[in-house]
Amino acid sequence: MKDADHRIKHKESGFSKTKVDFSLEKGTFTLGIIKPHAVAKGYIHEITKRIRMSGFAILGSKYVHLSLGEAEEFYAIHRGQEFFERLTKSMSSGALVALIIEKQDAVRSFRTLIGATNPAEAAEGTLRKQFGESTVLNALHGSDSDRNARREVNYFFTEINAAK
Ligand code: RTP
Ligand code: MG
Repeated sequence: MKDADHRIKHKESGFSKTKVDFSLEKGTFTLGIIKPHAVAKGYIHEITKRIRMSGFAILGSKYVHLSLGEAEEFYAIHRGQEFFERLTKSMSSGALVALIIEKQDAVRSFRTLIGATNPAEAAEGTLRKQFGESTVLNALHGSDSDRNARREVNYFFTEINAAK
């Protein structure tokens, strides 16, 4: 593949990928993460309930504690940003929950549900408004494109019979 950034290689993989036995169709899914600080606060149930009540299906979930190296790999696109160290340290500070989330127009719909990056600027009713503490500790991640949704799902899960 020419665009190497599309793929993530596990340089120091400390976890095995979870197998899912369905094929994901472009445009219908995204990758969400409940960040470690929100997991530590005990928000998993409340957040997943809000996601489902908002019309999304949760097709897969994985509880994993990333190493610092894995967090750096997952967020490689932000390497060089002033917040990179704070972000990767917080993402490797404890277990997170990775979610395969399904809905039509999943990427855009889920980003609307989670709200603006800075919880202080997020709209009322969004998950970051309710559960976020700061821009880095903003409770959730959501893929920003269909291409990155595929890449990020593949980071945590292996699709059996995946659509090519
Ligand atoms: P995400 O990727 O986590 O869904 O968030 P996003 O698209 O809204 O924001 P992005 O620009 O992709 O940034 C990724 C994560 O880095 C942290 N961040 N901190 N100025 C800052 O302190 C800053 N900017 C970004 C946030 O935790 C954000 O979710
Ligand atoms: Mg982003």
